Amino acid sequence: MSEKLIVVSNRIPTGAAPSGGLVVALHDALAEHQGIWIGAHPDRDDDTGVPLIEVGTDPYTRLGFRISDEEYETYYLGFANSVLWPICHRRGDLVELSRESEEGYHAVNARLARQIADLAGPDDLIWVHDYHFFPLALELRRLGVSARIGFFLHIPFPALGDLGALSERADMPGWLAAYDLVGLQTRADVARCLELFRATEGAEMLLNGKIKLRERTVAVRSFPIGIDVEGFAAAAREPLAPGTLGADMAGDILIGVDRLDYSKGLPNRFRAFGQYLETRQDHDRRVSFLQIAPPTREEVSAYQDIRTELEEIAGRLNGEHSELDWTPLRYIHRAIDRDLLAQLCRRARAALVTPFADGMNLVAKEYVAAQDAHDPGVLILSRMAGAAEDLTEALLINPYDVDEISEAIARALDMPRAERRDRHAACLEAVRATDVSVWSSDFLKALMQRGDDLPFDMGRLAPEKV
Ligand code: ADQ
Repeated sequence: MSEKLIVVSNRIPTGAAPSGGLVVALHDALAEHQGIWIGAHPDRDDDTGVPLIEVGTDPYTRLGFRISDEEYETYYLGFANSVLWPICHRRGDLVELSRESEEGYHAVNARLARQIADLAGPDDLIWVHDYHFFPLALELRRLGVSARIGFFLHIPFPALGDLGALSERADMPGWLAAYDLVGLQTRADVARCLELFRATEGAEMLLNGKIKLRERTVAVRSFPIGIDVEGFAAAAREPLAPGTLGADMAGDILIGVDRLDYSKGLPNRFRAFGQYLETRQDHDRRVSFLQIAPPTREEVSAYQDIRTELEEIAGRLNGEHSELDWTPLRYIHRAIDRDLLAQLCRRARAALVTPFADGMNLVAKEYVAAQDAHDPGVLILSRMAGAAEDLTEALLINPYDVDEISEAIARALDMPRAERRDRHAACLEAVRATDVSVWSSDFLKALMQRGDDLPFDMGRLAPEKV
């Protein structure tokens, strides 16, 4: 690739163990390309007018943009995480709109656009990530940037009805049309995005599958994100070191790994495990559930509420079921080393991935990649996770149905080896097909094909029926 690749995301790695899927995925993708990665500088400062600051050069240049304490409140905690995140995860009831947060969001996007415009040449590729930057391309176009700009949304594309919670000022169709390529996780996301354009006055659906709006043409396709399958599998094959977390747990283990987010369906998961313990046939059987859930966005009240709720459920569950030498639910509030995570996944008989809404869910793919193919564990997966579009041989559950999750736990623990192997083989094939290197190269190939000639087989289109 002769052009320079400029990646923009809210977070850039600082060396600490990454707990967000975006950071984990991009780290793998960018190392392969000569790229510049631009993200928010880890130190906040009111002097936001400074040029981009070098944060690191290895294995690629990383530049930080400054945000102030106030912008952290308005742009990040406010508009991005208390408006856009709940809207995209069908939680309109948690939206906290304010004029200040909307203005902060626009101010950060406009300033960042000016900084990128100084850096970007006409032949460069700019790849913008996630809901923090919906309007970034529109701001760049206003400054005359003609480079190819792609956008990838890591979280679900919102339903048309939920977008009604945005203010009149928010111009989602215009924001999207300023990109050349909009990449979404699933075909169902593409369908929702097309529904928005169909409802937009002046938007034209072109015969080549693109959309034209206000003199701009944009392609919308799905590029399901994946993981570094071989890397994760290799880490999983190493034995758990004695004395590390989980090494001392006897009997069958269930695992859950999520940021502590209300979209991840943790309370129902805990309730379902409690119900499983109450209803299990063999009361002497000891099954332990290891839930790893580092807190995030703790300044947002909805995140404080979910933490309190979970601690109550966990306390009650352990109070009812613990014995002197057995704590059924272990609930760990911190990020853990990725190799250890891989080994714990391999050790666990089943994984519980039960979000109410999730762009993809990389933990589902990591669990599959970590298994011993001869004696694999079972993935219990919410139908609402993007991953369920491809991982159809997982035990698919409705995350609102505690009975169904509890039954799936019993079924997973008693599943004959032959069925486990068949299901795992099918899931592994799907996980390999969307390895993170495939995801990034497919997206970049499609972005390079700007113009009317983007072939239909680049990226996935919406399903015929939704
Ligand atoms: P997340 O909501 O963060 O990502 P997910 O896809 O599960 O969700 O990615 C989390 C990543 O962080 C996984 O790689 C996981 O192993 C890691 N992780 C989580 N908890 C950890 C812990 N305690 N210690 C160490 N590592 C931990 C967003 C979207 C998803 C989408 C991804 C990628 O919400 O739907 O799949 O981006 O696009």
